[in-house]
Amino acid sequence: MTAAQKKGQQAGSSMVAYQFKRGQCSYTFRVPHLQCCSPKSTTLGASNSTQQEDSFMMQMRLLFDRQTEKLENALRNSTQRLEQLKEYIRTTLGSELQQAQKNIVQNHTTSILQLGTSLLKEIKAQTLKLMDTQAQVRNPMSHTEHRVLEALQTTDKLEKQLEEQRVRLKQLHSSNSDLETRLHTLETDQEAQLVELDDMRQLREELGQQLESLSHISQDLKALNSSRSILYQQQEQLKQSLQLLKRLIEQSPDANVLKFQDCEAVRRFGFHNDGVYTIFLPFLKQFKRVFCVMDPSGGAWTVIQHRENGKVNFDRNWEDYKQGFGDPAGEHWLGNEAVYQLTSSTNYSLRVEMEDGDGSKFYANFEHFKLYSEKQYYRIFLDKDSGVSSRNGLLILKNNKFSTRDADHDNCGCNCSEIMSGGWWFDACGMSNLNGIYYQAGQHRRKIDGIRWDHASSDSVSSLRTSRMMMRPLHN
Ligand SMILES: [Ca+2]
Repeated sequence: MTAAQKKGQQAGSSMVAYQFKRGQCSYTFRVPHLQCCSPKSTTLGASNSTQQEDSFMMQMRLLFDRQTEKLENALRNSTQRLEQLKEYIRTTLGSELQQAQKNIVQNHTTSILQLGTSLLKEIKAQTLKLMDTQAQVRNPMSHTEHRVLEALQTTDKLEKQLEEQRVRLKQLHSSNSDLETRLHTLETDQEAQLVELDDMRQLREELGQQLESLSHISQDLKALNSSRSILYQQQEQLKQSLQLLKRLIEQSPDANVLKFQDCEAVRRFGFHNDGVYTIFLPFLKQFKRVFCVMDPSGGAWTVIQHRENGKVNFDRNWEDYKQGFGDPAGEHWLGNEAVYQLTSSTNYSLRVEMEDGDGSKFYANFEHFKLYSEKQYYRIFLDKDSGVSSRNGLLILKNNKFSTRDADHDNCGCNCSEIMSGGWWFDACGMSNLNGIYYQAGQHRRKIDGIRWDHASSDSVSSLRTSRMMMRPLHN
């Protein structure tokens, strides 16, 4: 240790300052100046510094010793006082302290026990809760585990089924491939058949058109054949007529041979078809067109009256009925004078054909028929009747004179022609009048002025639909 000493001495002070330096620290000590030991001169030279330090150390030891002695005394006194205090405390406060310690310990123990009890209760409650929680958790867990097991079993089954389905699917796929191949083949065949069907349909349509054309051609051929047949028949008739004419001309140069007396003459000449022909009335020196009905059983009828549609008015005067009117091809009256001339030269029969408003046809025959001259008002003669010619034993058409509106020769005080219309052989006024007014179907009932032939009909005054009077020579 290096010690540096600085010695200072305050003028007139008894304290001496000592300063030491060790390392970076410096220490200063102030000690009182001891006269007994002090040197005679205060001025220290360099030659006596070691002596001064030794002196200082000695003084310091003395000082420490003194202080130590004082401190030891003070400590000893304090120790004694402490012992005394300790004894006092032990004697006076010891029991109280022990009691207090016991109380404190008991209190602490009680608190600790209470606290422990509380903790135990809390732990027990928490344990119960934990057990409940574990139980609650454990039950769902077990249920869940059961369900998981079932799910696993189901999954296994489903996997097996899935595998089976895969196998089946593969089989189906294989079958489907076969079916697709077959279907493709069938489609191809069907398309080919459809094409064939289309061709067949077109062929059928064309065939139908051809058949229709053939049908038309066949009909045309039939019509042509029919026309040819008719033409051929007409041609044959013309040939026959020409041959007859030629033969007649060769036999007689008189041209009067072509003047037919009636339809029977026409038929005998060689005409066998119904129709209008021309006859010659020698006494009247006139030709007259008549309608001829050729009877297949023999003979030919000359029509003297025909009603069928009401197109000709029959409400006419005496002269018209004398000369005749209408068209021989339709409704007409041949004429009283012509009939008188014909029946005067030859014996004739009369046939009356009729159809009532309900479509029922009937007829009346008179083997002998004749008209007298105009001077006798063209009185009619009938005999040997048959058919619907009488009713209740009375002739429907009697042998009466002919009457018209302007020539009343009937057996009634009235004018039957005015009442019943037309010209007829009225009685008073009788049960017949085929020259009455023509009534259309539906309007023909209860018509006293209609076309009447009072036979067995419930409606005695019902107008007829058609009527035809015709005559032919008796000997036929
Ligand atoms: Ca009269």
